[in-house]
Amino acid sequence: MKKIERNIIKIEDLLAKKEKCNVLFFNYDNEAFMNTGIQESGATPPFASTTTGPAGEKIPGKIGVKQDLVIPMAFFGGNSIFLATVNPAYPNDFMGKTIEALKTDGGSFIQAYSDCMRGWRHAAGDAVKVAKMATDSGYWPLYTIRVKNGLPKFSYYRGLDVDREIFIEYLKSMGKFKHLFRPTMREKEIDQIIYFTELRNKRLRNLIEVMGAEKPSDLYKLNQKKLEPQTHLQPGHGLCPGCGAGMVLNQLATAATQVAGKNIVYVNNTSCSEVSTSKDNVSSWNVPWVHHLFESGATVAEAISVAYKIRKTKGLFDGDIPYVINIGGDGSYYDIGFQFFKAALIRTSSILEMNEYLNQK
Ligand SMILES: Cc1ncc(C[n+]2csc(CCOP(=O)(O)OP(=O)(O)O)c2C)c(N)n1
Ligand SMILES: [Mg+2]
Repeated sequence: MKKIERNIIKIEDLLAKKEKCNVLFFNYDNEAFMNTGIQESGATPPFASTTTGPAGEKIPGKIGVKQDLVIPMAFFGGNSIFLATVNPAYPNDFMGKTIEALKTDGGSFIQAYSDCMRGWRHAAGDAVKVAKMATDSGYWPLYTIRVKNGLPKFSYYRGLDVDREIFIEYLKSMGKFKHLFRPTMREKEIDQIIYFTELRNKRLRNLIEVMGAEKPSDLYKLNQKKLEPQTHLQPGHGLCPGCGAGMVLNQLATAATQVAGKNIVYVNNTSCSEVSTSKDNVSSWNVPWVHHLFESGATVAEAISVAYKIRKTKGLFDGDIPYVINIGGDGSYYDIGFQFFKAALIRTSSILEMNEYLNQK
């Protein structure tokens, strides 16, 4: 690869931008249907043990790859989209990307690594260590795709190289992969997980080579001490201790607070993040928050954004159009709600320019 010149992105510059996304679709990926008892999803990695694909003597957990949800979204015909992966173990990159996503015209989609101590079986105190290893091993690369005028440009922050040593340590750190190491070491399966990861990263590298941004290595300059504390989510939710979704929601809300203040609506698909922030009919949210189904959350988020714009064009609303974020787990984004999320992302990235009620800024 040619020598890389870093693309330095300053948060002040992002916050000064006039662009505004219609909906940020936000998937926190804990790699199974956790809320209902750790069932396998399209996001579950190969050979992970779940309650519907438990590791036994013959079948060592999930037989199938971890599907790719982010890259294909660049090729469904959307016009203006911001796409990225994030990991709460890298908060500057996480919050920088979230701010840029909200400050991009069209649709945005972010996929967050979200560890689950309960379903993955590791100590609650290891959450950050596990999350950091995910990216450092090459398992969870951090990259970005900016689609402008229909043309995707790829870039990355880190995690493109597979480090075999960290990778094996990563697998060993979780009970869901315990059967790969005990009673005997299953080298074939371990090699296969690494092989599929390398294959995926090679594809990503190729896309960066062929369709890379002018400066394909991004670095967000963000001073965490200068950020406003988040005002969206109250402390005291019902998530497990050390839950990755807790870190994810906190960083998401912190980034969103910088951009939107309190002018925001969240739509939360059925999931751990939803039940744990709406226990006993008391919501943990200080801003408008809607619970909707797997199949409808993305469409409802889009409808809220579109309805505000139509009302504004017709002179029925004279306030600032709110930001809208749709939060969902991997069960809803990869599987049960996939077609609705995909359609809503592509519509929010293209339809507004085509609709006379919506294309007036
Ligand atoms: C159509 C439909 N099928 C099944 C369910 C039951 N259900 C509720 S939450 C959930 C699991 C959600 O998994 P995911 O989206 O990954 O979120 P997580 O709980 O892991 O945070 C399921 C299967 C449902 N609500 N709707
Ligand atoms: Mg899940």
